[in-house]
Amino acid sequence: MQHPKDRSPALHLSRRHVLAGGLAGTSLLLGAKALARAASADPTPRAEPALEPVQGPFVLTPLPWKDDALAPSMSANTLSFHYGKHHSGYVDKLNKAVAGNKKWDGLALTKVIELAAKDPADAGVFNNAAQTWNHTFFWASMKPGGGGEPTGRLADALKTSFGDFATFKKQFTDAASGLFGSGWTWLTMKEGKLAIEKTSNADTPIAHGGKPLLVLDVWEHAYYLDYQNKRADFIAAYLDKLVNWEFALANLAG
Ligand code: MN3
Repeated sequence: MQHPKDRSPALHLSRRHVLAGGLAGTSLLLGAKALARAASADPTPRAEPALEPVQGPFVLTPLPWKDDALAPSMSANTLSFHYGKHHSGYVDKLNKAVAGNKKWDGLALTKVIELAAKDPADAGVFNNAAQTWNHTFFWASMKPGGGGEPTGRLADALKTSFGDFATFKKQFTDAASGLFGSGWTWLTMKEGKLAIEKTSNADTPIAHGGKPLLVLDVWEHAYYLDYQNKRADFIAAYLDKLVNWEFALANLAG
């Protein structure tokens, strides 16, 4: 929805990083707000074609790593459906839902989410806008060789908020395991402390003034091809092998 002249410095930065050889550092530097801007701007150049290009004012943000880079914790087969069909489908449906309605004209994706959350009549726009944003945030929450314990400021914040890393890990695992049906498990900053939050279906902390640092998608489509009904194994792989703590730290600082 943005015009080229409206591009923020952060987006220029992201383009330089793309040209410099990859998107891995992009989300790290951009943080949540800038990611949302990037998701609503023109298509970003990428090394490989998008799995399922989407035309329209909102674009499918490229994955920050190659589609086989998280295997075997998350396979290219899973990503071909999860990113190439599900995420892509949300972007496509969002573009159809906002087409021709001046209410959404020129709004960044995060603003569409905030506005649509206020009116039940806009549930279709909300669901697809929030799912578009949530998935972009989810991909950035993971990296090849990620997981394990963070160090530095984030380690200190986890200790202050949860007592120790093992307690954080248990509480996050319990929250993700116990989420009934489809939804998301988040690490957020809430009232000066780190917190674990759950949202159902498309709901997202940013619709309610929240400040997410990381997210795990616990919809069945996120893990069924790789783990079938064993959601606990998927949660363990996310925490032990995939979590991108640098992204969380960038969001904490942002
Ligand atoms: Mn999903």
